[in-house]
Amino acid sequence: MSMTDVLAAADIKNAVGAFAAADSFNHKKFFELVGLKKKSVDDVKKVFHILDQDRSGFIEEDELKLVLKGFTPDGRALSDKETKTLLAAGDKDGDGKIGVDEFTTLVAES
Ligand SMILES: [Ca+2]
Repeated sequence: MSMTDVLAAADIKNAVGAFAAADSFNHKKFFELVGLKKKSVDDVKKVFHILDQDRSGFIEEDELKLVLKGFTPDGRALSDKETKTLLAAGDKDGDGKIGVDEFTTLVAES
């Protein structure tokens, strides 16, 4: 399973390119541009499992930092500030990582 099995390559390129500048990342706009908001919950879960690179069942802070690279190797790493902002938005139960239900909620409420 790769990102382009779920999302259009052109949308990924466009979405990642939109946040190329340092500290410009906005997850709400990103999920919209990349086409994830229009996807079914099952598809959003597929994306979650791709981003969970070590298959721990959670997206931890180190995986979150590389979230754009999870969509395409051309993506940049998020800054520590962007990573913390994204984690705070998605980590509803405060355990310091994002579970699959937290991820689908984060995308849905974006
Ligand atoms: Ca993980």
